[in-house]
This record gives sequence, C-alpha cells and structure tokens, in this order.
Amino acid sequence: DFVINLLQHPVFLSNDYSTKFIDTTPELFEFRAPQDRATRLLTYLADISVNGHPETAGRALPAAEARPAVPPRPRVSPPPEGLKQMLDAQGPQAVADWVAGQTRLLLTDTAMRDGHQSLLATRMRSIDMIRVAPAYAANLPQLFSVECWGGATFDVAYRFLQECPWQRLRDIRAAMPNLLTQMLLRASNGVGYTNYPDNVVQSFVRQAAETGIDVFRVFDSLNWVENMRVAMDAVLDSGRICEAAICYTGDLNDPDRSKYDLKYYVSLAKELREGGAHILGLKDMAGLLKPAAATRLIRALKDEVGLPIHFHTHDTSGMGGAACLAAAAAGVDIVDGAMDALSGNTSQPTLGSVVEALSGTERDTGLDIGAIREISNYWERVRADYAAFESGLQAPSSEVYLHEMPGGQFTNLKAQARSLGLEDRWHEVAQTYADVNRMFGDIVKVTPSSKVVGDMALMMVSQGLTRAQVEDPQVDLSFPDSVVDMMRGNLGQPPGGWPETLQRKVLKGEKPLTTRPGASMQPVDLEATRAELAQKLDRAQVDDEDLNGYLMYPKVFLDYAARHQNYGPVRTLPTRNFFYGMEPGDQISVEIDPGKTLEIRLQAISETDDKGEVRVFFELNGQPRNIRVPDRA
Ligand code: BTN
Ligand code: 3PY
Ligand code: ZN
Repeated sequence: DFVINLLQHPVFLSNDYSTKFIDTTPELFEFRAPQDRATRLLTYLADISVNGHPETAGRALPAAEARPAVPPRPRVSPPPEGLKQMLDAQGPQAVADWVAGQTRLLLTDTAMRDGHQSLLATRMRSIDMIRVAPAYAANLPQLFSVECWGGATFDVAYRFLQECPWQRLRDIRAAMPNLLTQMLLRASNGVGYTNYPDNVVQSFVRQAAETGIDVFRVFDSLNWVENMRVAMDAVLDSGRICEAAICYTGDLNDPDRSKYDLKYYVSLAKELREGGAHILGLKDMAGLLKPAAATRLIRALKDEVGLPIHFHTHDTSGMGGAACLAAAAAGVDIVDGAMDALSGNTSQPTLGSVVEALSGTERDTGLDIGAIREISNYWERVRADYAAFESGLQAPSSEVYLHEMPGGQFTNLKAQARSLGLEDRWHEVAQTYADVNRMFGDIVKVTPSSKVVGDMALMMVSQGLTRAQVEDPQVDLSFPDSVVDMMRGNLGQPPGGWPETLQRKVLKGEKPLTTRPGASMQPVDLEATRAELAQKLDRAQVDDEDLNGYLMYPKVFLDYAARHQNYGPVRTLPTRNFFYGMEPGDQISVEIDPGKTLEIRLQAISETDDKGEVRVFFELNGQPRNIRVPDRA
C-alpha cells in the first residue's frame, strides 16, 4: 500500500538530501575502458554530445547569450604573505589572538562551499573554483578565510561531478597559498549523514589537514558537545584552527521558545571553549538570528566566553545583512558572506554589500570592493552554466521563521516535494516541518537532524497524517528509517532527551542508546580496509585520500572509481562541455596535466547505424579521431 511505497521511495532510501534526488548514477559504458586519457575524454564528450548528461536532462538550459567566464587577473605575483603563513609559523592560537586584536570586521567568502550548496544544489565543479583562486589570493588577501570544502561538497563531487574532492582541495590550496582554507565538518558524522567510528573521524580530519584545510568549523546536529570532542581533538592534534560552532535555532527574543535561551548558548559556548576551541562559530544555518537577538547574543558571548566569534548566517528571510551589521556592531570578529553573484536568498548575505555598508566606519573591512566586483562578475558567468540546478526561488521569505529549514536543505526539500507530487502543497510541507520539529521536542535542525525532520514532514503530508495521529499510540504507523535511527539515539541526544511517548512508539519496545554512538562502535581496521579496497579496485596501491573517501562513502566512492576508468579526467573539461557536450564546429582546449593541453574539435556526428551506434568525428590536436557511442535516446 501507500505507506510501503512511500517508505521505499528513493527520497527515504537516499542518504542524502543535499543532492537533487537519489543516485541518478547511470549505467557504466558497456564496452571496455579505452587505454589513454585523451580517448577516454573523447568518448565521454561523444557520449554526452549524443545522449546528454542525465543530471541536466529536462532542466533549464544556460542562456544562449551566456559568455564564457574569464577569471580576473591577479594584481600582484606572487600573492602577499597572509594568515596561512602566520598559521604555519606560529600556530593556531597566534591566529586566534591576531583575530581578537583586530578592529576591522574580518570576512570569510563562502562562494566555493555554502554559496553553491545553497543555491545550485552543490553542483559547482572544481575547475570553476581553481581558475579564480589566484585572483582571491592576490586581490583579496585581507579575507580571513575562504570556505571551499566539506558539508555536502565532498560526496557530491564523487557522486555527481565525477571528480575527486581531495584533488579539488589540493588544487585550491596550491592556487591560494596565502589564504586560510576553511571546511564544514559535521563532527562525528564527518561529511556524511551518520555517525562514524572514532578512528574514521580522526583519520578523515588528519587527511583533510594534510591535503590542505586550515580552519575546521565543527558542529553537531543536536548541539551535543559530547559528540563533538573526537572531531575537535583531532583538529587540535592536526595543528590547524579549531572553530567549534554552536548552532542557533528558535528565537532568542521569544519567551515562548525558552528552551534555547541566552543561558543555553552561553553555557554551550563555554563547553566548547573548555574543549579547546580557538574560535567560536555561531552557525545560524537557517538564518533565524534576528538583528536584535544578534546584538544580545554576540554581546553575551563576547563578555562571558571571550573567544573570537565567527558568525555564519543565511539570507533566506532577507534579513541576513541586517543580522551581520548588528553582529558587527556588537563586536563579532568574523562574518561569512558570499561573493555577490552567489549570495542572497538561501545563501549567505552579499559580501560586497557588507563591505560597502561598513566602509568608512570603525569596522571597515579593508577589502577592495573593485576586486570583489571583478570576482563576482566571474561568478555571475560561472553561475549561468549551472542553470539546470537553479531552484527557481524568486524571493526572500519570512516563512523561514515558521519552518526553520536550513538554507542548504530548503531548495532540496522543495525538489523532493516536487518529485513526490507535492509541489503545489509546499506551504503545507513548511507548516508540517514546523509541527514535526515540535513533535520531536523542538530540536536543532541541521544536517543530518534536518533531514530526519524533512523525511517525516514529507511522509505526513503525503499520507495526510496529523501530528496528533502520529503521536497517538493507537494509530499504527511505519516511520521513515531516518526517524527510527534518530530515536534510537544514533545522532546523539538533544537537550532534555527525546519525547518519551513518541520514542516508545517509533522504537516498538527497542531500548534506545543514551550514550555517545561512537563510544560503542568498533574501530575500523584501516590497513585491512586499504587492502580490501586495493583488491576491489584491482590496484597495487591505495593512497590515503582514496582510503578516506571510501571510509566515508564506500559505494559512492567505488562507483566513482569505476566511472573514472571509463571517462578519464573529466574534471578538466569546461563546465558547459561537461554537462552538454559539444556541437559540430565547436573547439575546446583541455589541460589534462600542467602544460599538457588537448585541442579538441568536434567535426560531425553521424546518423545512428543499425547497431544503434553513432559515430562522432573529432580532431584531436589536428589528428582525425572517431569515436562510436551507443545512441540511448
Ligand atoms: C555522473 O555520473 O553523474 C557523471 C557522468 C555522467 C554519466 C555518463 S554521461 C554519458 C553517459 N550517458 C549516460 O546516461 N550516462 C553516461
Ligand atoms: C552541511 O552540513 O552541509 C550544512 O551546510 C549545514 O548547515
Ligand atoms: Zn550554512
């Protein structure tokens, strides 16, 4: 019946709401992998040109008049030394002390992580980031950091973009050697959606530091500090900056939401300080911190905790900029903005506008607004290539104060609702999301707890269930797997625990965990896993990056590795060609290694023959090459 169908629906089976939908991973090519990389790339281009890319099928096309994105020129070379050199020479505490001593407001740009995660379903490709990184390094050296990794970007890179997230990080790191790189880490949930064994979290952090992360923003989806320590300790051991974050929810100035009051946040922040945090993150993932509340909260945290504070918000309500200015006036040290063209709505407030608003004031950021405009103009053109992943959200919305969905979830849940045929019932979904939150005891909603609330809300709207019915022990129900998992205690404990009656109903007699999930998980044998992976991949060696990718996402990683055999280094293709292939007469340059460039021209595409195959005629560095691909249309 419908319950069963819905629970088997990909939305509920998928472990990942930040991606558009369940694995649209297409079948592998049926033929054997060609030997050389150029041939593999031609095969990929031929296939996409003939069959299209499954991820953009049926979606909006880039505007016909869109022009290629050209990154701004670095104004100095090499870039000036910066906080990265301070971190390497003097360590994380020195950087934190330096931050605390600044009068100006420091800024982090989120375009390369939360910006596109929140606006473009996390689909931005590495090449578009790496090309502009030198302009950041040379022209905006006063930035505190560039958030460019973690969150949903890790699995989306493997799963949908057919690229290695570690290589992305290495390349960005190398292209901006003076700037601090920043990532978002979901504490014990790593960059995944469930709790990992402690030694997997430790191994992941070690590798992220080694490949190029300087600032780790660590949060727990229930604000359970107990569940953050393993990740925080691993960051401290790595010698990098530990920015431990409190997640903001509810409404500080609403006496009816007293569960999350000033005392709650201050005591949480003190626990994080005792845990060794260098910087306190204030993570307002849904954009709920109103300006007056920002003033109170930042003042209290500055007075009573004393750590430098880094404020992150989303502009879903349209009030994000106002919150940043209130935070700045109250003495916050660093705020997140997104470069203009990737800002606003469910993304961060507009970085250039924050700079303008503060220019000539005591908290003048010192950033060059001309340099910001140039970089934003680049992003504007890049964004055009991702038209297929735009959410269609037209305006800011005060409804966010009702539903409290994180910016990174909003557009995704909307897409999930659409795929369940609930698109025109979105406001009901929003109200139900709020009801589910209350039913769960009023919890922090951020990956992965936000996914659980979303799953439950979609199920209730689809089945016409009310909160009272769900809570009624007499009404028999099957709950989404994610709800069962959370009620078992596998995401940790919320303040005050889970509502007991509901928990009993969901668990049907099973006893929940009340301790830290990682404490009862066996460590993974890393070397045995490496050997197992080598065997699966039929390789002599598996490096630490691949091992850590596999540990985080075994199936996603294996699928990526198998496709890589067939497609070659598709990360080097321009985005337009990656998603749409080429048309007869098109010519592109593809740098597959530093200094090794392929000139590829597509001459013609044949009719489909009686074997159902199409021949695609290319010129590769002036030499004719033709490639046969199946016509799947
Ligand atoms: C991905 O897995 O998302 C990236 C590769 C895309 C799959 C290729 S595109 C050409 C061919 N046609 C398909 O339907 N699948 C493969
Ligand atoms: C993530 O975990 O990906 C987030 O962006 C949470 O806000
Ligand atoms: Zn965010």
